[in-house]
Amino acid sequence: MADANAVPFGTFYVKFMQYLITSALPYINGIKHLGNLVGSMLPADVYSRFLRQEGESVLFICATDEHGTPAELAALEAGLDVTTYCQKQHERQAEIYRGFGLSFDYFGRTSSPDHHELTQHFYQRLDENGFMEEREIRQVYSHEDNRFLPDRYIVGTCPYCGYDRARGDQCENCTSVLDPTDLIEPRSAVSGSTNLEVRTTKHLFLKLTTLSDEVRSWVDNQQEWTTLTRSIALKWLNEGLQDRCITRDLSWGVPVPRPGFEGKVFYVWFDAPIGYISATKGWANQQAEADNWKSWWYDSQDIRHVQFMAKDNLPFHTIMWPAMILGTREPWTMADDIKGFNWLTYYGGKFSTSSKRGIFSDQALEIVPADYWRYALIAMSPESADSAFTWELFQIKINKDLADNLGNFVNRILKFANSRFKGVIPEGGTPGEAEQRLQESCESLITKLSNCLQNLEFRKAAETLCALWTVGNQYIDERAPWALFKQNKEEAALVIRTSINLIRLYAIASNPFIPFTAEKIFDALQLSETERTQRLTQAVDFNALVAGRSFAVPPPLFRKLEDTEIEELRQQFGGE
Ligand code: B3M
Ligand code: ZN
Repeated sequence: MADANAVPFGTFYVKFMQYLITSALPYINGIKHLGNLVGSMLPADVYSRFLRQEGESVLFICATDEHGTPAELAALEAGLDVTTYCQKQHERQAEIYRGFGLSFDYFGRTSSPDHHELTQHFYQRLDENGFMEEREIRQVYSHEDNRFLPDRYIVGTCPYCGYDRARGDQCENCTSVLDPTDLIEPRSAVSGSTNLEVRTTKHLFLKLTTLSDEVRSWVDNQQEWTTLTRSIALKWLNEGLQDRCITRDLSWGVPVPRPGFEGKVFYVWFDAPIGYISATKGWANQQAEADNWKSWWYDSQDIRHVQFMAKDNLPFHTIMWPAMILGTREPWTMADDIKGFNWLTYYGGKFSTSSKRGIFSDQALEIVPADYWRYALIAMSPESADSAFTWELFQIKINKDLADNLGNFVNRILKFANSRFKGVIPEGGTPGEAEQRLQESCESLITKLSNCLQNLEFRKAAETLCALWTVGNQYIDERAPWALFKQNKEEAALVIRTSINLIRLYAIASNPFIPFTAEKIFDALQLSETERTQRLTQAVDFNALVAGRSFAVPPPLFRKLEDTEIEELRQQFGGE
């Protein structure tokens, strides 16, 4: 029996999956650095674009994670109320991500009413099912601020190194982990007041100890996780899960709907993952059917849910979020695969906002266009280990791979074809052995590229794409159409026609990685909408663009980065 999601294909029924892709939700405060982009949003975008091109149904969701102490502190520092601050920062981040070509179907906000409602729903279900427990804990109260202060809202002198602005959770100077009571002369980070008192206050704990066995068996059932994802999940499980405090004494956040909890909100990591669902609701609100979000998230069939994130987010996504879902006893969609990334470092060290080290996403786009970053960052993906960004490596990726290997090929061929064959694809010649070999190489590389993307191996995918660009250069080195033109015009026509078709293949294969450039090539080749949306796996076809079709010569696709410029960038951004 055929079902509604199946379509006839010959005598078989092919079942189509729906891909639900999420990228970790960036915190609202501050502009994200490139390390942030490379470990979540960018690969999620490449994957989403690839799947859409393959004709799959894709929903790519992200949002700003707006709650928590850092958001409150940042608003305070900016001299804005937190609502205004978040509104501004959300728009700013959204604009930067558009600039990078991130093709979210929806970029939501965890401060939305839908999000509040869903978070409270999760809490209620977990409470009804016995997974919430009230406990009393001791916390610092500030009389002047009229509130309890989270650890990091208390500053004072570090007992170990004497640094006078150490925070109650950690000393930034000597990295010692601290308790607020360790600080010498503690004061409030909000008002500076020293009128502080330790008081007893009630909080809610999520009983992860009780949910532990269920989480473990869910983790054991995951077939697709990489070693990184699995090892982090198992490390947490093997160390034994602890019940976790999920409420905070803050006013900014999702209120806790429970008597005696007035003035308290949920801990940011309790509400953040629910943002994937609430943002999907935000997306559905804009559709004809506002209930559409349910088919993705609730009791849904044939959904493949893939999550992308940096490794520090893995414990929350492999343990805490699944525990929350399991504890609701409701059929929420759980991840099929969780792709975690190691760190992208800046010359081996941390990207750091405070010491102005490394590159931030807004600055990046002022240096070179988005595609330069998209390609270089994917090629440097910290997949099997941390990887170091250096300006020198960036220069190689741009100059050798993009400018020489791809850009030069496209420009040389189209320029030559334009001057010798009057701007139309030339006729003549019969494909021979060289064309046969070219065809075979392209087919095998395209298969490899598609497999890499399906398996979420991004660095290898970028290498394969670059190898595909190399194949074209080898072909014209061998066939030398410029010399051939003088001896055998027919044969030269064949090489140029084949090369123009290769350029078409390059644009299709490169599209998920460098969509702005692919668009320029599509425009130059004057492709129709359908011709632009060819499936990668069916794209090797050197007769797709026939003789007689016209094309234009685009301006050079990439510019090279000079040594002097690299030196200046190193100076500006603090290289080693
Ligand atoms: N905002 C942490 C981060 O940006 C956090 C992720 C939430 S995903 C639900 O690294
Ligand atoms: Zn210290």
